[in-house]
Amino acid sequence: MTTEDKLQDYLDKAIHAAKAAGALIREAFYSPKRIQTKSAITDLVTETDQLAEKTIFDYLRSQYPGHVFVGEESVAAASEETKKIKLTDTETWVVDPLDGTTNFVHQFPHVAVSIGLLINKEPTVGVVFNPILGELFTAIKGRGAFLSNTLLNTPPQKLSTSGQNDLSLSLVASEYGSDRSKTRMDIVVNNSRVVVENPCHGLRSIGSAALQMSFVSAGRLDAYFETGIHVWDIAAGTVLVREAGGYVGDTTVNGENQPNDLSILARRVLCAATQDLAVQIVRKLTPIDLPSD
Ligand code: LIP
Repeated sequence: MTTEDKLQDYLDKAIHAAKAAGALIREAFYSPKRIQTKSAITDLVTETDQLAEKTIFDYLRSQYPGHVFVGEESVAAASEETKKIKLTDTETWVVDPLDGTTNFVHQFPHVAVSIGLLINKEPTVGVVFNPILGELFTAIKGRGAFLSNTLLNTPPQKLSTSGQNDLSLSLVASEYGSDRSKTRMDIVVNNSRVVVENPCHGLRSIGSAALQMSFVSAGRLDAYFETGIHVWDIAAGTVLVREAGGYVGDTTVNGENQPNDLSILARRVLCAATQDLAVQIVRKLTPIDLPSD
């Protein structure tokens, strides 16, 4: 198989897995749920998250037994010693089976299956699927980002970001995250405040990192930033935003007052329609220190 064919095969199988998990999410969406908490009472998990992850991993493992698999729910179930992620150059599938669990619990329809593939540690294939709205975002590195709708049967449409480079004209998204300690909340709330005060057109919290990145790739949002997310929240979205011509980096600045490069395990992300817009945002943000994934 040529490299091109191989990448297409990875994407096709990721779409297959996302649709299988999406069917479970759709089926359970309007039903009562058994809800458990993880790191905090604001960090939720349901049996659908776990079943969706098992469905995705069982399928992808059967197709690619030599690959590595990292999933939100498997990491949550691991012991403290084995929780830390050590990336290698082997093909690594990074999966959030149900991004937006809180939305799922509240029947707020912004939920997604997020499947990213890292090759040589580089986000290379991305699939984000909202099974409630039928929106399927896909991308392969170097080959563009696309959106189709599985419920409306629309063919893949090539995506590009809004191209916005002026914060005062931007619609931005950010989130509070599940750690509500006062020290962290003071910084998180202030980081939102300085962006709104700039001003910008508006600030949104949609509740799914993967969808917010997908929305930046589709030009619906101009930027999104968050501290406290995990690698499974952003692996697929990173490919989407970059392939739609956008910028993905860190929420901290380097010596030249530019955003640092994305460090995928660092639990920080800032993506924007353009690098200029990311620069305007990052210069306003106060960094938050967190242990990496
Ligand atoms: C959630 C994110 C959300 C973020 C939360 C959490 P989950 O993922 O996508 O945007 O604010 O901290 O990580 O837990 O619903 O898969």
